[in-house]
Amino acid sequence: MNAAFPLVPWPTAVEPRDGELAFPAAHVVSPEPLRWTLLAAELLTPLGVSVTGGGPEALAEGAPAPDGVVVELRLEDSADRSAGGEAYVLDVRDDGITVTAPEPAGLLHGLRTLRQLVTPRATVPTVVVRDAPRYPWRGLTLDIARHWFGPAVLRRVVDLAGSYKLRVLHLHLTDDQGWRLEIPSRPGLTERSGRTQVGGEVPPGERGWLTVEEYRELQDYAAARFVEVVPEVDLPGHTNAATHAYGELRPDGLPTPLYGGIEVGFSQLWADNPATEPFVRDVLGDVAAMTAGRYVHVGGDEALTLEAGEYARLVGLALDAVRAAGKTPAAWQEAATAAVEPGTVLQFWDPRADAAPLLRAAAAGARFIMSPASHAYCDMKYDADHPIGQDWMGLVELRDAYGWEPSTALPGLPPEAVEGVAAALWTETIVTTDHLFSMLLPRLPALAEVAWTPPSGRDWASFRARVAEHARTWDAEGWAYHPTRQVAWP
Ligand code: TNX
Repeated sequence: MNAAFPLVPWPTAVEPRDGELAFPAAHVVSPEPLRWTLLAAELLTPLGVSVTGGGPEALAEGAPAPDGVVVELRLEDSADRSAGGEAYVLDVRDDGITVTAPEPAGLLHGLRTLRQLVTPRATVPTVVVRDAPRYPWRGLTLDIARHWFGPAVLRRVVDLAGSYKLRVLHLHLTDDQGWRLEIPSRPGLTERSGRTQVGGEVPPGERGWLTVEEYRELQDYAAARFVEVVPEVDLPGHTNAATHAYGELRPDGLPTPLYGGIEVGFSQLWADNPATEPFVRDVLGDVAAMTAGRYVHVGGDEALTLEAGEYARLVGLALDAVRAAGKTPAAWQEAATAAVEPGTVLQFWDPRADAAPLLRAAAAGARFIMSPASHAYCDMKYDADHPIGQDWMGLVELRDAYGWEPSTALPGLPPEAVEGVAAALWTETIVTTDHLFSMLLPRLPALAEVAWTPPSGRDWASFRARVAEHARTWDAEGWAYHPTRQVAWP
């Protein structure tokens, strides 16, 4: 690693050309000038690079030289189509910059890499970067149920995740403390459980949940940045917000009281209650209908009051409801004990649990997202003195977030069963936007590199030097970060 290339995640190949290009201004040439000029401006203007753009006519013989370095974005059929079209080549020469990719997602990855090369002196080193990701599912799981974070914060989270080339924002939308997405068939969910959160109510002036319209807008915003939103409705445990809103879900028909604490595992649905199946099918059907992406996550974690058979029936119902609504189901690892069909996505989080059901599910064709709490949980404290966060899985310093291997994190799992890696941020103790960002930074970049770069390209000494350079961008974006002592910040 050369200090001139503070790239995270580290690319497949970096071929320096030993020059430097002044880069105070960029002129983006692309087939869709409006779209790409805006995206490039979003990435580059916080770093002081001014951006204009236009169509390919700027490159024609005799055309007036544009103001600024030409950044040409080129979709090329001949380019590397492996890695789901996410591959790209970034070529920085003395006389201009080219990004080539088979699909638009690769073009944006190339622009994100370019942004990481901009120095404080508004120059970029000349270089060729060739790159493609290891895993397709590179995600962030974010809990907005324990504490509510609204559309404006969620857009900034999309920006952050996108800047490290993540493709999935998985939103944990429901839990004991609150319900965060309007459900047309069950309006009481948000009417009665939408404003509550850990410790009481969402701040005055905040609604506390996403309307159907806001959810659509958020997905559109994310999709424009090639991030897919995966909604999670957690059941059959973590359901107190539902049983508070609809008492009919309980055997006694009485709504449960609101819950503002941070215990887990006490709430449930009942398989034999006649209200349960229509509720599960209506809610998951509505969520599937509102969701543009391919997946709906049904939770399934920590249903500690349910005996195994009833648990498996309820999770089986949820998985079936998602498939019936035309989506691919995802669930937490506990769901492996229910009937899992090929392609079902299981999210591994608890390394202490019995691996046998997970290995059986893998043999039955389940795909795995690796989020081991000991490495990927960004709600764990960085160190014992950290003022926020939990420590039930121990401490997760930056080096812990970086130093693990997804293909061996669950012993016995065939490496081909791994679909990707997700960081997770649970928000029991996360109240402010600065809390949220400082738990993700700098750990999210570490996890993004674990998801993108194969082991041969990963190196702790190199990573800690590269990530240090990113603090300038985080400051420019207003993203709070934790200045861990494991990094020599500039
Ligand atoms: C376990 S991880 C949970 C969450 C908590 C988290 C706190 C998982 C699938 N369930 O409900 O928020 O621990 O760290």
